[in-house]
Amino acid sequence: MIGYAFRNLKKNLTSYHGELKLLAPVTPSYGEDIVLLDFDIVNINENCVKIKVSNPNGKPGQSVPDCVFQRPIARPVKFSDSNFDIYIDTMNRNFYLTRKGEEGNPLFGFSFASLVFKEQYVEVNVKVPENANIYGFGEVVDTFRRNPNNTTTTIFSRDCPCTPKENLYGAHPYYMEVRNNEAHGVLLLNSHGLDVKLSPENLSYCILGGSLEFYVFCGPNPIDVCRQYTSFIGKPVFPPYWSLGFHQCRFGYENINSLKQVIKKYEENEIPLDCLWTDIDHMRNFKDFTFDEKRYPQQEMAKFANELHEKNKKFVAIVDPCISVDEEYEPYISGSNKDIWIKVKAKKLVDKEESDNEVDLMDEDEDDNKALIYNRDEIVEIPFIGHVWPGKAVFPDFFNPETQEWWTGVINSWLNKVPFDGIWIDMNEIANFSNGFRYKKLDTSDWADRKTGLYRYLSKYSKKVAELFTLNNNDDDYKGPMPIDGNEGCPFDNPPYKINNGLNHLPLNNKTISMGAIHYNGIREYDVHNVFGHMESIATHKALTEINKDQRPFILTRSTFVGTGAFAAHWLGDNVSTWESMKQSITGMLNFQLFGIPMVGADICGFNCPSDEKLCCRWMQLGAFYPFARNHNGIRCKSQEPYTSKLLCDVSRKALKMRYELIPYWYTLFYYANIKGEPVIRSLWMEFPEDNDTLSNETQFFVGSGLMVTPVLTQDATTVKAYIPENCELYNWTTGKRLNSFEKSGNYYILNAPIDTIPVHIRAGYIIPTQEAALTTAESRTKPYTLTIALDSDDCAYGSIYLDDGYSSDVGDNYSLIEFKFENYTLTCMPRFSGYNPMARINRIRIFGISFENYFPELFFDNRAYNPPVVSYDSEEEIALFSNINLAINKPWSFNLKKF
Ligand code: MIG
Repeated sequence: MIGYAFRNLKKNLTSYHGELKLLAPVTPSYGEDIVLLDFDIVNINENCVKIKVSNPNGKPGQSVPDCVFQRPIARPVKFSDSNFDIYIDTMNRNFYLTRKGEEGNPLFGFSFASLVFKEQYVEVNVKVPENANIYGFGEVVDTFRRNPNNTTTTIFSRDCPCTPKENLYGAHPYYMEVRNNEAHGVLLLNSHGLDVKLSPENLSYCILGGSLEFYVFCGPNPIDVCRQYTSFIGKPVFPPYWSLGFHQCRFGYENINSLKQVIKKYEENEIPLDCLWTDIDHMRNFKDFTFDEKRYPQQEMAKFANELHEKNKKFVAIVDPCISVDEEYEPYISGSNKDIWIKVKAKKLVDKEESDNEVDLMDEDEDDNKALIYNRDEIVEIPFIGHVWPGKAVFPDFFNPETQEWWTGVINSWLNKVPFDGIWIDMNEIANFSNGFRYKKLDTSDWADRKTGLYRYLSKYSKKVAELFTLNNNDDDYKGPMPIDGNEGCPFDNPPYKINNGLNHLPLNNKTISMGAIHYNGIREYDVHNVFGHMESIATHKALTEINKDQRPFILTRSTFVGTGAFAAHWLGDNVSTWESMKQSITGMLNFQLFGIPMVGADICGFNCPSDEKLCCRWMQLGAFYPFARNHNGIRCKSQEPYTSKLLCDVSRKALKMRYELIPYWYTLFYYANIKGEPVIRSLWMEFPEDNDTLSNETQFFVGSGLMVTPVLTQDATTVKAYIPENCELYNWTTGKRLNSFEKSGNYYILNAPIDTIPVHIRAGYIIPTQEAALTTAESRTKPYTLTIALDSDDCAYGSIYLDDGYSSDVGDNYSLIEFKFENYTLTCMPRFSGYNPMARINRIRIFGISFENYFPELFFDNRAYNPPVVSYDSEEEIALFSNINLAINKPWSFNLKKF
């Protein structure tokens, strides 16, 4: 018999504990098997079960360290109180979980007869239904519902343009499965690289090491799964109000005048803008926290930041984790003094004269022809040196407790120079242009790796791509102690099992630091590669909180891990200006809702390659419904700001007007994301899991539960096919017209969508608050409110609004939470808490789907006849509009529509 068998299995009130003993290896490959393992099953709470298989003698980093992921304190429940039943079959050496009382329907489980558990390879096979509806597993560009026919998803953080199916920036070994109208979630908490192989009836995890630490979340509604998952990994951070406005960025703004020009053009064209960004262009030789004296002088940048603030606009700048090796550069000096860089073991350099016999010859020094020699026996730890934008660079080790103080310090002195409002942390996979340790100047013709990444993918779109990049490559070749595990051929970069890194089974150091690099306390990069961006997000969040404890930080990170949503927002990285890439952004955005990082968006109009006008129009419309809405462009690509053509300008202005009107609704959704862990954007199946036809939809989405968006995703189309889930009644958001069955063709509705229109619908049963749009959120916050009420078949609708100052990290009692209901022809405003008094009042009410059948309503306010406000009623479309009504939003009242 092969695999493992149970030993000493004990059950107590809330858990099982036992051991697994190796009978015989399942495979002779990939190294020695670990003979004895620990096995635990714990009811973490009534909705979550933990299953852990681990090596009792594992090294640090085997399990995800506490400083990376704070496991919440369990509230173990008795087996009888759990929503799961657990079955353990010691004879057949397997276990599985079901929903309570559903014996024949295992949700999760695996056999120990096929378990492989080695130092550098762990394989486990989870049984799934034949055509499982599985979502999640990232970060990768792929179909939303995963193809169950022998597909592999590799999870290993990597700096790579958004190539379909290739492992990208973040690592989320998490999936949600929908089965029989119900959903559950499964997290593998492990920071190693892995392949996830999906085939009919089987889901294989092939992992580069560590322990098997699974958490299963029972749902059964998809939104429940999201709540349960985020209460485990950390609920999403509450973004500042302004960050829900529109953002403009590009890589390659020439100088500060280009930035000023952008602001001017936005103003002239009356396009809303809350935040301007500056990419690495502003830096002196690409060094973090510096300003190029000629193009972006520090004094002028500071002045400009203040000017932006006077205009109620924000300014965000980029920070890369690579710290230039430059003896005159303060962050390098202070970091070196604190000794906080990621390290690598090296053979010490010794003088030839001093050395005995045990030396290695490394290099000839051309000048004096003296050999550089290394003592084999004397091993030292030196900073790991890579090559990024500034040339030779080291990387802060966020595992080192000393690093925080340094990071806060360098950020603080930078913000004292120019008062940026947020930080964009890029390149934190960690990106490195040399594969592993950097010895020599890069061969720049090849630095982006022709074979695998950028070139192969982008050459489809642009032949000149290779010429678009320049980087610092002037400093000398490295001459110092000789790294042992940072080199080519380092065993950690080439473990016996090869995950499908870069779709090509590339060595793990490809475009990143060596897996042989070491962190504080000897933790190997190999074991924690996937968490760097997450650690940097935590540290940056802490830094900004320390610097200004009163204000919510705003951080945008490229690399993410399980739990990053509690600290930062995410953008989907280097996409392409193509229709295909625009469409893929919807799945990307939906995946990150599952991962608990709801504040997400793609580069609007596309990053790499030039965007064309029509594409950009459609993308501005779609982007107006991204939680994080930023137009961002690649270096030397044609300008794509919304003012660059008349058509684009008109289309963008109209789409952004819709966005700015809806920001009170978005903000309320983020409040619920923050306190309950709910997704802000929802796929059709998240709202209608009982409708099987929603399961493969990846072109439409809901904002909250109340608004459905059907973007146009193909060139020249002026109509778009929409799937409307069963029992989902909708009204056009703009016109209030009911979606009628004559618009239906087969299962789909054909919606009108001329170039200036993105179809948006409000769902029957919902009340959505809006405010008049303005050119910044600071202004739109002060504008009158409208309530839009979409009646369901019982003539009812419900909604709410959350209000506060929009920026305080702790609002205390200074907030309002107001619920609205419409029942019996009466709209009731019910403040649940009314600590925050907005200036604005409700000015308009729109009611969709209301029939007055031959009578016109008399209006009563709190049961007293009300001076009739301006009313219009369209009896054919059943749309009523009340304007100039002037009601407080945070006082209790009711508004009745009564028969004469
Ligand atoms: O090596 O800072 O994804 O948004 O504009 C490329 C320059 C580095 C990658 C980011 C992109 C950003 C760019 N960065």
